Parts: sequence; C-alpha cells; structure tokens
Amino acid sequence: MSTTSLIIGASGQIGTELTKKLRATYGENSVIASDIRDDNTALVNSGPFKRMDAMDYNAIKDCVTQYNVDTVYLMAAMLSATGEKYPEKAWHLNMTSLFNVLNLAKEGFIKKIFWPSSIAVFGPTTPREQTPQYTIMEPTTVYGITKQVGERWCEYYFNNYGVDVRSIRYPGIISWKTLPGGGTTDYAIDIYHKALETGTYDCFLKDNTALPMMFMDDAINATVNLMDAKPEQVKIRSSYNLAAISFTPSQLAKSIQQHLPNFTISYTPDFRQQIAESWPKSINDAQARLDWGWKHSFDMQSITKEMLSQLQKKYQD
Ligand code: AKB
Repeated sequence: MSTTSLIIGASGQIGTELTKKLRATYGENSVIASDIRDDNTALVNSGPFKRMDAMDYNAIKDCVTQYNVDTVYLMAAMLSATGEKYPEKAWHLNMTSLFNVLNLAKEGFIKKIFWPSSIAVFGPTTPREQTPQYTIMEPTTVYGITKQVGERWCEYYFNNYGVDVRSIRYPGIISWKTLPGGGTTDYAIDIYHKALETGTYDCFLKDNTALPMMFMDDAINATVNLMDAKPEQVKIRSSYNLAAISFTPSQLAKSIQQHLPNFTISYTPDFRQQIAESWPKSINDAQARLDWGWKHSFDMQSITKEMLSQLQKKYQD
C-alpha cells in the first residue's frame, strides 16, 4: 500500500535526514517536508515543501487533505537547553504541536504518527545506569516534562481512540549534515567542528559526564523500522527506550586525538551540566530489541571516523 508522509520540522537536525531517507525509499512526491523556516534549500528543492507552523492546526489539516497524507512525523520541538530559557514557549510548542497531530488522527484525517520522545523524560531520582524501560520519571527540565506528559497522552490516545502513534526516547544524536539546536548533548557535535576548525574545544560539560548517544544513521534506521513494524509488534505506545553507546567528553576527546593528535580540550561547565547530571548515563533498551528487532551499528570509534572524514570534506568545499 502506498503511503504519503508529512514531516513537520523537516529542516531540523533529525528531520532533514529523515526526509532524505524517506524520499529515497518511497519517492520524493510521497514525502511532504514542512517547517516554519524555508531556508534549507536542499530540502525545499528535493520534493514538495510547505512552510508551516507546527502550532497551526488548520494549516496542518489543509496540508494533510491537500496531499492525502496518511502518516505524520512530528519532529518540531524546543530542546532541553533552549527550553530552560523560554519555558512557556517550550511548553506551548511541544504540547500544542503534539495535540494537533493526535487530534488529526483521532478525527480520522491521518492513520499513523511518529513522535520523538527523549532520555530527558528521566530525572535525578531515576536509576542512572542501564535505566529500565519502566522506572521512576521525575524530569526537571521543561523539555523533559513536555516529553513525559506527551508520552502519557500518546498512550492515552492509543488506548482510548485507537490512534496508531509510535515513539522512541532518543539519546543524544550525532550527525554531520545539519547542526542541532539548543540541546544538552550538542557538545558531541560541536567538538568535531571545533577540532577541525581550531584544533581545540571548550566543553560546556565536565570531563566525566557520561550520556547515552547514537549516530544519526542508527537513529534514522530505528525510526523507519519502528514505523514499518506490524502494529502487534509495537507493544509500547508511550515511548521505547533506545540505546547505542555512552561516553564522556574526555573519552570522546581521546577518540578524536587518535586522528588529530594535537587536538586539545578544556572544560567550562555551564547550566547544561545540571541538566546532563539529571539524565541517565546508560539506557536499557531490551524491549525495543525484542519487540521490533532494534540493533545499532555505530560505536564511538566508527562515529569519530565518519564525523571527521565527512566534516573534513564539507570544510574543503
Ligand atoms: C537534548 O539534548 O535536549 C536532546 C535530547 C537528548 O533529547 N538532544
């Protein structure tokens, strides 16, 4: 059966690569990209694009009916660090956009939703090592609160209205194509850019702050595999724990020094340190592996190799 997908927030870090992957798999006209910004020319020129605000229910509904969309990927959100600067804006954007798509599904306009959650749903009272799927969740950031509440609403819409909504708790995602914006895990991308540009990096987290991370290709595969899974395989309708690797800034710096021996790192922790310390160090994702066959491919060494070689090419152009 052919599907038409709408990606909301397609110009962002994950949205850009998800759009590219879905267009390559299903055909460019089957994937409508949308964002409040229309300055991502590669995306705008590679298939249908609609400039749209994720908080505008009528605009999304018009787009869904115009293009016969049956699947929506809601990738627009304000992340953890920016969310602390604009708490009310983060709450409104993250919750209104979610209700918009959940209600479109409830009202029968769309059939399937992907909505990303995050390791930010966990908090300082959560066990930090091998954090289980089901555990104490007392998030302390606005972003984490919106993701935790969002998970509850996803499960509620599935149980009460039969909405086919699927979700993953993404860890920090490392990529070279599009920069992330406003996250606590962003250092793990900035570090590669600075290593190549200046040979030194001042990290906003302490050297020994371990966080769960994943390469973009793995994150995209997980997303596509979860969306392709048969409904009966998707046993969790709040959000799945998902893991690949965990490392600290100093471990990452050492992996970069294997390629760039003169690279140096310093540490000036800021408000993001407290956010990072409230999140898990590692995640137990046994349920995702069991239910729909999740498995990651990239470890820290292969991520560093790929990041440096891709960014080197980018900087040469
Ligand atoms: C952030 O740092 O806010 C995000 C996330 C872990 O969801 N990358």
